[in-house]
Amino acid sequence: MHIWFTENQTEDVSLGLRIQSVLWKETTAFQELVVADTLAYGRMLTLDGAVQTTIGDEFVYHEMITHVPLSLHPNPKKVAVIGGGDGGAIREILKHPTVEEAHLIEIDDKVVETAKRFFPEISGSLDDDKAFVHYTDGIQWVKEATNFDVIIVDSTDPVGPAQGLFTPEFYQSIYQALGEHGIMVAQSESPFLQPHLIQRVFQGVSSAFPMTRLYLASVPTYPSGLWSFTLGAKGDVTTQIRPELFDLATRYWTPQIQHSCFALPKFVQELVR
Ligand code: AG3
Repeated sequence: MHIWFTENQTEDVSLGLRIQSVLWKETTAFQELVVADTLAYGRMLTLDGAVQTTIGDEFVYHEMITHVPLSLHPNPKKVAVIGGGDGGAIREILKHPTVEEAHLIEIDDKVVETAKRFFPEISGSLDDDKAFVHYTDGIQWVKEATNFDVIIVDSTDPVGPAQGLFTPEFYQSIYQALGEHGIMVAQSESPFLQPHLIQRVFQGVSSAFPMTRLYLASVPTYPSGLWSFTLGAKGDVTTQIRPELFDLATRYWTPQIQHSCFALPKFVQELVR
């Protein structure tokens, strides 16, 4: 059987994955949600036709969006994820022994429901005592939040429900919601296919935070496979990795990658200069 899923990543580029079966399809109040089993990467979740997560490569994205900012903070206790309804970022946050509360702010409860049903290995930590799920708009939520140590923006692409998560005003509100050594990170798409978006996010975060850095990781099912994350910090960050982090149970992140992911190819450096 040759059934193919195709994501049209841009007008000129698409990704094709051979599908074994489609398990779920639903139009929620916000987006179209599909779960399918792919041959190459295992089970996959898509929203509005865009790959959000696959069992085969989700660890890269979830570890990198989480362990990089949490390692730079001296003592992360209170952490929030905006978006990220599959729960993968929460799973990684809860691996940190200092963390007391991990809040998930997801606009679409159907994403969480579907993740719990079809992706237990990703969503399982949402039932942890330290995990708190809020079904609300992240833009409003962040305006009232205070004293967070790390805020992670695990959004979809900047079209549809996530548009407001890519604005300087939103980064300003995140700044206000963070405590003294606060750090934010946002997924910021691909340097090959969305260079202007990286520039926009970098400028937006720089307008709110005194320190802004871009880092990269390889996520094969996302457009071009090379993915970026933009980090903003309120103050100086620790570059020495705390001893307890040397034994984090990870498959991509290592203490060496913590340092090397900030080393940017020249064409990417030029984007954020
Ligand atoms: N959020 C980032 C998905 C962006 C992928 N874009 C695309 N396929 N066009 C992923 C959510 C995982 N928790």
